[in-house]
Amino acid sequence: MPVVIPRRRLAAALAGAVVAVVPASVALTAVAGAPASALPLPAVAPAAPAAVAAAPLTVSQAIAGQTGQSATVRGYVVGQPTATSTVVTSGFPNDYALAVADSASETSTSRMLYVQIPSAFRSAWGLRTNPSLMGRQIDVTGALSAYFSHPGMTGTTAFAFSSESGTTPPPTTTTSTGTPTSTTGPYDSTYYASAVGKSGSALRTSLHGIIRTQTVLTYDQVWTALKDTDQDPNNTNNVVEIYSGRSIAKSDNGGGVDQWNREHVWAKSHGDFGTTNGPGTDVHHLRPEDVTVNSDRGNLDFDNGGGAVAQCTGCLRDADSFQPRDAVKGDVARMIFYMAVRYEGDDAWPDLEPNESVNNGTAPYIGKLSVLKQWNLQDPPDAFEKRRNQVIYDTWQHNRNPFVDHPEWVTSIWGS
Ligand SMILES: [Ca+2]
Ligand SMILES: [Ca+2]
Repeated sequence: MPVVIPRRRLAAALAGAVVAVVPASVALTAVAGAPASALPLPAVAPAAPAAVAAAPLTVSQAIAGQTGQSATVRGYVVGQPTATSTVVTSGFPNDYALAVADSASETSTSRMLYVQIPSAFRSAWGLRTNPSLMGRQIDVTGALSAYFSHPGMTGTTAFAFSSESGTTPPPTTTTSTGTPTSTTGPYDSTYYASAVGKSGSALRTSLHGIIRTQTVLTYDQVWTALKDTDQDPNNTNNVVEIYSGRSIAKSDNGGGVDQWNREHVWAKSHGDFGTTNGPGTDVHHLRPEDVTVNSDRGNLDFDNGGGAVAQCTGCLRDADSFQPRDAVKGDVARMIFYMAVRYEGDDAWPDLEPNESVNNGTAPYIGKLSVLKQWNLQDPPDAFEKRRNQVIYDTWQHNRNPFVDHPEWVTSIWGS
């Protein structure tokens, strides 16, 4: 833990933490018998520092021990407190506070600890900026002291994913065995309320009704949107090209060699929808890509195999298909599944569908469904893909890709 605590405060923190983590019977004995400093030394003193360092408090221990002492607490991010008994799980108003709990599915505020986020940590740990933190297990260090007139932590000095301590991996939304488990997400009780609990065609129908309501961009607006949605997390002047993975200046967009342009992941000739306002301008499947690589992908269907692609490490292509690099295989699959459910032929546009073919030509189909399902499982949504979905929802189209929020819904709709 990269935190320097003055010696006197460290001693106080350790004393406070020991009382909280030892069995109740021992704590009672200490209180009844003598001040903690007078305990027989062999009982707790030699092992205490190591034990405390290795074992953060649970949230319930932190709620019970609002002593003002500094401690590290481990819990799951379950929302943002906005009032004493109000924790929001979507539409986060700012980056000022987190609610953590011992269970990722906790809904009772009485079992949550409200954690203050000082300004230096807000861009990395605030939910408005990082909604994908929902459900993640984290370790927070600070004073066990009321916040929003509720059990809390104030003056927080450290935040970390608990996986970094090597004890508990973060929760995953799918398994590599092809048997995705159902998950909960921050929009289940709001945006997806009418879909949650459904499966198969009923789920599909419900999701279509939800995501078809959107702001439709012009093809010119897509340039500006992509500079926002695909911004390089390590350089705000750049975007990341989807297939090549290269970071390139936002301003270097256009049709020239080594510039980036607007790649239609659902190739626009598959359904011949062009670039007028509609599927051809839907940024849920539009990505920055190097002009040459974009041209090499052309209108190929997706499948495994082929030869190397120039300027695109990890990509393969042959006469009838293209395979992107591993890190974006799931992204590609979920974009295709979004397009399939968003466009069902009940508006001015074709009914887009994935199928098992790699010779779809201009038909409104794209392959290869079995491979796309596998890619969805092997490459679950990461922070970049989740942020992208959020930015599209918050700023541009105001609709979401349900398969980024719930990759297991792919299996529910298209089977395993
Ligand atoms: Ca990915
Ligand atoms: Ca469709």
